[in-house]
Amino acid sequence: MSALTTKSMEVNAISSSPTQRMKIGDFLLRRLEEAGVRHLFGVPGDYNLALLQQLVDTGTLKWIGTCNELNASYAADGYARLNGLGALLVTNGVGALSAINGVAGSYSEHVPVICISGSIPLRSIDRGLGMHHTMADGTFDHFLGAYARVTAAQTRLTPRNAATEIDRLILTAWREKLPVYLELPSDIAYLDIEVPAGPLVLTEPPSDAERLRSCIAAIAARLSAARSPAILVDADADRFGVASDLMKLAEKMQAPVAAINAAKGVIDETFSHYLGIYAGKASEPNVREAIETSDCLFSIGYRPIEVTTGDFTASLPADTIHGRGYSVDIGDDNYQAVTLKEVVRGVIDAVPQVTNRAPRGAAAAIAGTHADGSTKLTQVAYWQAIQGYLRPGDVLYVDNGTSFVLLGLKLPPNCTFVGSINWGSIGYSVGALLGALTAAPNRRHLLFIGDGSFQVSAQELSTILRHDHKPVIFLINNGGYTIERGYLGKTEAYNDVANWAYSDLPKVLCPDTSARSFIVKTSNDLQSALSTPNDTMIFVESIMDAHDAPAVVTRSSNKGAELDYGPRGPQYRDNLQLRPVI
Ligand SMILES: Cc1ncc(C[n+]2csc(CCOP(=O)(O)OP(=O)(O)O)c2C)c(N)n1
Ligand SMILES: [Mg+2]
Repeated sequence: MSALTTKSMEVNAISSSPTQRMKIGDFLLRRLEEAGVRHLFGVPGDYNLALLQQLVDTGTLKWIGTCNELNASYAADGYARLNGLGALLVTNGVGALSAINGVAGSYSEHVPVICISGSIPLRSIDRGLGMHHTMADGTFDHFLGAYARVTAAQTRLTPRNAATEIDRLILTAWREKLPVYLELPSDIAYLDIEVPAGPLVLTEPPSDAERLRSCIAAIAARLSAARSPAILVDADADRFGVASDLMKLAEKMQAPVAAINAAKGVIDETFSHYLGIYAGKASEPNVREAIETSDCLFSIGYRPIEVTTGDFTASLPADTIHGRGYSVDIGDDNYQAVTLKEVVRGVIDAVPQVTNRAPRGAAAAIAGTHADGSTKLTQVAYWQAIQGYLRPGDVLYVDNGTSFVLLGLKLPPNCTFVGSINWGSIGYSVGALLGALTAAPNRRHLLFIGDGSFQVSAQELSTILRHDHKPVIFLINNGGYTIERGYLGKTEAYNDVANWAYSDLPKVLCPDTSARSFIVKTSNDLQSALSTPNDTMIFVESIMDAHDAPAVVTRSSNKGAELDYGPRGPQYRDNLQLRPVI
């Protein structure tokens, strides 16, 4: 392509709609706001301060400074889960690479996050000037390259491309439900360019009318003819906003719905057609039967991995209909250019109302407590008490570890579950808590985390306190990485962590705090912590034995060790692995 052709394409890109002149940084902030982003998480650095000053001067977004960029990436992810889109601002290299774990997690979990890196001035790139926060080798593409592996789109803004690239990246994140990465060279934030005058409208690409009609007809024909139709949802049912439509479809078809772990809480667990979690052989028998023997299973966004399939024991019927964000697989047919929402709505209209199929009961919730309240707190008694504490509308966070037991509790109506089941980076939940608290400050937020995971991102408690949020934090202090002891190293020191005065932390991180802290050693202690009103932050540190692990967790860790280390691995050695207490 000649230089001339390239130039004319750039000029044409925004020529047909009304334009105005605006500073690049101001335009970026304006577009974020138009896309529904009201807060920006991150850490300042010289390369991004110009944009931060524009944020202050324009009063567009609210800045939520975090202790580090990893936590900012987790916060933007948690924010996006409740808000539909989130954003963070980092500085070149050092900040961008601190955030990359969290941004990759957003990719794995299908969460739309916009990562903005204030980067090296174009002046230095043009002249090849060595700069700080680079490899000092006169090249500047390393971090764009790194992010190319973990985002759906990446770009370095220039005065020529900013007007179109900003829109392309925001729209890509929103449409694909994936993160994007955008470098804003520090010397162009204050330059005026010509930008569209109208607002950015977030719309899905319209379906191809014929493909949509045929796809709906094919699904409806299969569902209508089926004797035992069923629906299985993964996280995309939430990300693409079809959960309530799927419940309408289930209602109309009188068909059961199950979720995989990664979609915990996406379907209201009190819904009469909700069955429970499907994870192959690890599921309740009624869930397994309904899914595996269905003569028409409609799955949404199914992305099986070992921890969501009972170690690959999940077995969906061969003729399962696979619905995804923008395509559907039915037998030999693959439908492109269809949007999930239009497909599901069309199917609801096309299937007949069924009246003669009895709803199948949901799996039983965790049994009631009968432990002696004055004896040492156990995991069993702990989770029984937590089950009773959950309320409609709660936002629940789970980190990696024995806290995974939360996945087995029955959630009241309208709860939101925030977890990172596919990516599983410990510490995620503390940053995500900050983000989701920022997006939905009026809901009750409950965090369930172990001591090991907490130690990764604990500083962010200070930001949560600084903004006067009032979550309840349930921390299990069991001296280390108990879930890992079920893989290997039951008593090895590598699975120990230092003992912190966890319950003192709110005071340390925010001296004027009115947070209430509890050190819980018995069920009675736990009950008194649970009866505290939610008008301040409540920090509940529960002391439990390092070898007290729910069987569901140890069994899964033991299986994981077989998969990870193979038949010649060390896991079979005497007493090297924490095993379930039968
Ligand atoms: C970033 C990261 N590093 C390491 C791991 C491996 N890992 C998974 S769970 C876990 C231990 C969690 O321990 P804790 O939070 O104390 O939970 P417990 O099982 O003791 O309740 C570790 C180290 C991980 N998932 N993510
Ligand atoms: Mg622990």
